[in-house]
Amino acid sequence: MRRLIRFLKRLRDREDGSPAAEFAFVAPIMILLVVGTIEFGMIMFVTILMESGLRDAARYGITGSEFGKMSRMERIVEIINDRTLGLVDISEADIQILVYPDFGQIGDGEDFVDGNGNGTYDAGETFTDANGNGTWDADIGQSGPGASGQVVLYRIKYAWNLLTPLAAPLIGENGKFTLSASIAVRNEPWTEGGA
Ligand SMILES: [Ca+2]
Ligand SMILES: [Ca+2]
Repeated sequence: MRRLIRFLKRLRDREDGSPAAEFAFVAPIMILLVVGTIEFGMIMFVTILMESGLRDAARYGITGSEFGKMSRMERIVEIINDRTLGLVDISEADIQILVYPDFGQIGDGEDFVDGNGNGTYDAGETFTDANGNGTWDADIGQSGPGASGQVVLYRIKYAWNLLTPLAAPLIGENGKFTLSASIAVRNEPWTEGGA
């Protein structure tokens, strides 16, 4: 950035050369700066929308209340959809609502005995099948909005379509930039079937 400013100053201070030629030289840089600003502005804006969507969804989720005929999960997704103002295609977004025994165990895998000492789980090593699904899981989070008093992680990932092909080679992958947000909360205590 500093180099760019120095370069622009040098152009300004030059006395030879026609203004039109100089403009032709500087214009692409200016366009790239403006486009970059807009792209980053949108990335930040949508990320903030996703964060506030998760916050509102979690605020609903912790109460344990039902919403009409919808399941709690459906209502949670609907809140995220509403709060992102149509900028996030919910059917394409990776939304995960996961229940953990405690905040400290968020993202933890199932316990295992590292037989060959390589620090990771390998097929055949002994493990504690905490969720009883017969296989070792790298993440013990169980999908769902959780019961009374449980810790729940709300997580969303979304491959945002960059607005122009100009910024894509710099920050994107196939014209997309992955946005993500997450929040962890503990459900309020409630009486099942009551509230
Ligand atoms: Ca191992
Ligand atoms: Ca398992």
